[in-house]
Order: sequence, then structure tokens, then C-alpha cells
Amino acid sequence: MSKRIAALSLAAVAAGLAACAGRDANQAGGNSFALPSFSKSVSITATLPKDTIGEELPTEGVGTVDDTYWKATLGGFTQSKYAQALGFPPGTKLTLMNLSADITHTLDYVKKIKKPPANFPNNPNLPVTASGGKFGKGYASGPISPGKSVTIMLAKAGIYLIGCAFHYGEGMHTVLVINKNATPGPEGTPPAQ
Ligand SMILES: [Cu+2]
Repeated sequence: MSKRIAALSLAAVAAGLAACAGRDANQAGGNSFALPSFSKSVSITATLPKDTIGEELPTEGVGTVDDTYWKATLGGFTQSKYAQALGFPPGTKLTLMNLSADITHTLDYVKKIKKPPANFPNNPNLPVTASGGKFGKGYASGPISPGKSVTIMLAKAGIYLIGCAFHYGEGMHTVLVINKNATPGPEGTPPAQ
């Protein structure tokens, strides 16, 4: 499912023809698309499907944002195009998609907060192995390979800090708000080339 969406996005970017994109996606079945000719810029141009979090290193294209509401620099995660705070209602069946061309990432629970500011702890101990099928305390996606995705259930309302176990210190951390009326925060801009 998620692979097909990814393939569809690639085809749409490449050909700009929706009709061809659908047919190609069915035939290609995922990663057989000629990634080398599009390189990493594909992930920059894609806008994500509903109920999806895309992640990659800020320097891979998703960038960072200095979020004035959360009083923190957020990066590496988006539900649109560029880095932002994330917002979904409880009960969302969420897809975590690794947008990277060649780097493995995770999505881990870091801590729960009540309100801004989002004070990200230094060097939290984030498990690399998968833990839990529902998002909450102790959740860890486990390694998500480039172009792959996993699905989780957002069960409990709250404000959570999340990050990548491998690249938390490289700016892959953001705020995830699970609330009935949650909306994503303002987006950042792509990193300087
Ligand atoms: Cu990572």
C-alpha cells in the first residue's frame, strides 16, 4: 500500500501524467522505479498522503523549522512537505514513511509534555529495536529502511516529543500532538544546498 503510494508519487513527479502514473505504479510494485535518475530530490517534491508522517534527515531535504509556538527547532518529520510539528486526532491509523533514499530511520517516543516550550532532552536513550504497536510511552518503531513504512495506532491524546533513535542529535526530533482538533504546525523550508 505505502509502496504503491510512493511509486505513484515518483511517477507523478517524473511524468506529470496522472494516468500513466497509475498504470506504472501497478506494474512497478514499488522500488523498481528508476530511483538513481531522480535521486533524493524526489522526497522534496512529494506531498504526503493523509495520515502519514514522512521522515528523513533535515539535510536530506525535509529541513528544519524554528517553531515560535513550541519555542524549539523542529526537524526531520513532516505530514506535508517540510519539517513541522505534527497533529492528528486520536484513533488515527498512522503510516510512518522513511523518505530517505539510503538512510534507515526510526520514530521513537521521547517524552510527554503538557504545553510549550518543547524542551528536548539531551541524548535521551531511544531504543533501536521495535517496541509496541500503539504509540505511547516507550514506543519505538524499530529500524525503517529507506522507502519503507510501518503503521501504528495513535490511541491516547496528548503532546509528545518524538525523535529518530539514530539521528536525534542531528536534528531529527519534533512535537506530535494527538488531539481531536490537532493541526500541523507551520512548515520549515528546505536546507541550503
Ligand atoms: Cu534517522
